[in-house]
Amino acid sequence: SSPDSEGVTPELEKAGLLNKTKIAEGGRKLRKNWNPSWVVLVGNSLVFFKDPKSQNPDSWKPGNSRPESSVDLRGAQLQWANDLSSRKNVFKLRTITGNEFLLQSETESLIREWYRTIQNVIDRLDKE
Ligand code: I3P
Repeated sequence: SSPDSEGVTPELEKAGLLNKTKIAEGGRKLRKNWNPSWVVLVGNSLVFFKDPKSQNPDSWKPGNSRPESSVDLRGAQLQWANDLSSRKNVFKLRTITGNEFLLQSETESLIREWYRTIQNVIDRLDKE
């Protein structure tokens, strides 16, 4: 990490384009609405951008593109969820606050890599 005006800049772990839909908010089921999302894993958070201009490695930095939303991975749970969609290569992310998202890619290797990387962050936070 390098210092910045906010204090310390968290480490960028991963960024890329996935399909996303939120399926629950605070435990309450929502109607699916799949959309492409630029997803950035930085520090303890998964950050979602819908603006195509956000698709660069610096988009998450303070003062750059504004995220659509952001998920705290502390206490979050991941599971493969091919039973929750007609789409292939889908996993579910559930936050500690009961928000649920499905993330999907047409490319199996890519979604597996995202699953593994997010799970590593969740495991690291569990040990803290
Ligand atoms: C939903 C839409 C979603 C689909 C969902 C449908 O219909 O087709 O894409 O999810 O299936 O209900 P609508 O647009 O009328 O809301 P998947 O693409 O993930 O299969 P579901 O109800 O079985 O979740």
